[in-house]
Amino acid sequence: MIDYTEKIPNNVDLGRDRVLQRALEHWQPAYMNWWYDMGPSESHALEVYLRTATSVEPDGWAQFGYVRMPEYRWGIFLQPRDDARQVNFGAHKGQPAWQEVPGEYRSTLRRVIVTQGDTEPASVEQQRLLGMCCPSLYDLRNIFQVNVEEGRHLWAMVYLLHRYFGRDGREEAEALLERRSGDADNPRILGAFNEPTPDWLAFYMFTFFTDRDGKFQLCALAESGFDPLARTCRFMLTEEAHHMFVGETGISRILQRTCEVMKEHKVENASDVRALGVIDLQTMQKYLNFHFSVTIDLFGSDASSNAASYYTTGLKGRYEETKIEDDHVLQNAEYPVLEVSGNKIITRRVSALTALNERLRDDYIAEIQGGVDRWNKIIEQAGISFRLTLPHKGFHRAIGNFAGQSISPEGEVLTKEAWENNRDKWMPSAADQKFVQSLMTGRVIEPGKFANWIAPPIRGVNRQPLNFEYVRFN
Ligand code: BYC
Repeated sequence: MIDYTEKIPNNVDLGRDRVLQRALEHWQPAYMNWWYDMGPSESHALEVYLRTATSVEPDGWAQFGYVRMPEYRWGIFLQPRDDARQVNFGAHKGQPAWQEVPGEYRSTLRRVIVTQGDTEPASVEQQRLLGMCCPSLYDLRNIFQVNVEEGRHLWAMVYLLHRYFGRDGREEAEALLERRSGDADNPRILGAFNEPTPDWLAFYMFTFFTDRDGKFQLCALAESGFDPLARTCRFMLTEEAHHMFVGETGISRILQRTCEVMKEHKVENASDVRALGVIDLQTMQKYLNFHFSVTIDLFGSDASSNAASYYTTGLKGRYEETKIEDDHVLQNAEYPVLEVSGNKIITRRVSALTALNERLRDDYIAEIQGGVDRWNKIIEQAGISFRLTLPHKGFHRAIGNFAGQSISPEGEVLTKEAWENNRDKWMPSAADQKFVQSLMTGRVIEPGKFANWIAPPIRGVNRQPLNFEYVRFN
């Protein structure tokens, strides 16, 4: 169980390590300052119906109640230790999992933890203005739930930095509160976390696509031979599921509403659909193209010596590593990657070790496709012939083999000029974004009411009715 009488709730027996506890108590006010500055705008006095973890067991989510977000009990929760756990892959396969950081991997491991940690506050920063134009109290509550949990994920990485990386770790923990999403001088580390999330369509796409990168990266880190990292990632994954649910159902509800309106008014043309105050399917496709492409960049280069060394040294595994049937060393294995040759895209087999980023990206894309198929069912059931599709893996890429190439969503290799001429057909143009934002100029906060452009969800949070007061404005 988690002890909430502690200043920093935790299940890691923090009270026994006074030095660590003091260091974290020192970081805590800096974190709160960051939350007041960069957390959800004008939210600090609101009472929000949030869930708080009561234990790290699967049923440990029982506690729902009204909380002012600055009073949310951020803390440190690791899955319980399994003393028999081993390193399950790479050169150290079969050795007991490490409870302390192996000296030779210290800087690499620190970098991975910092990269993971950096994304968490970044997403809160990206989303901070969205509460001001929410489509309902239900959605407002959900974005706040996502935001406080991203804050807790930051705590998770900061705990590891403080506990295992001494002074360097404390400095990195401070820097995590200093970088800012989109800042020209001190940006967040990874590309997608410096992109704006200017509207709720972008938010749902982000939580569907980008939070799912979080899931896959956390799954890979949950396999780590460094046991404290593995155990904290396991618990983070239980929180991540809700974020992806918010994204998938958010897009489903927009599609459902658009399709209802299209059917009712017998319109198909995008401008006619827009005139009825809902988001046309073509614009949905463009947002999908954008979020998919910037998110698959987050997996890194197709061939990466970093990825090979993370694996060989036992720091980062594959998705569901222990369920895969092979030697878990991969010295002699190959994996196919795509690259551009002349005006064609070809497949080349490379060492499976260097292709581990690509493999994780492929695992991710397979899962994403399932979600897109579910969205298409909604359109199909409405009797509308339009279908959403994932663009080609090479489309609009900035990292890896396709960086600098001009690939169409269908996978044709184009000239830069031809690509640029089509950009606004494939990606949200300034006018598209302006239109979407024109639907979201104010917030809908009457209990049970929903903005015109989105359908209500099937059910409320924690079996509460849809007209429940999920956020109290007092
Ligand atoms: N943008 O060898 P490569 C989440 C850099 S999301 C900018 O291919 P590697 C969440 C790379 O750092 C999950 N730079 O990279 C979601 C490297 O730099 P150095 C976050 C990029 O190391 C929603 C260089 O390019 N977790 O949790 O194999 C809300 C060469 O690249 C990018 C993690 O990412 C990019 N997109 O793989 C909230 C897990 N991609 O070394 C939260 C931890 C690459 O030359 N991170 N670069 O300076 C990792 O495992 C790896 O760092 C990466 C990159 C998979 C990201």
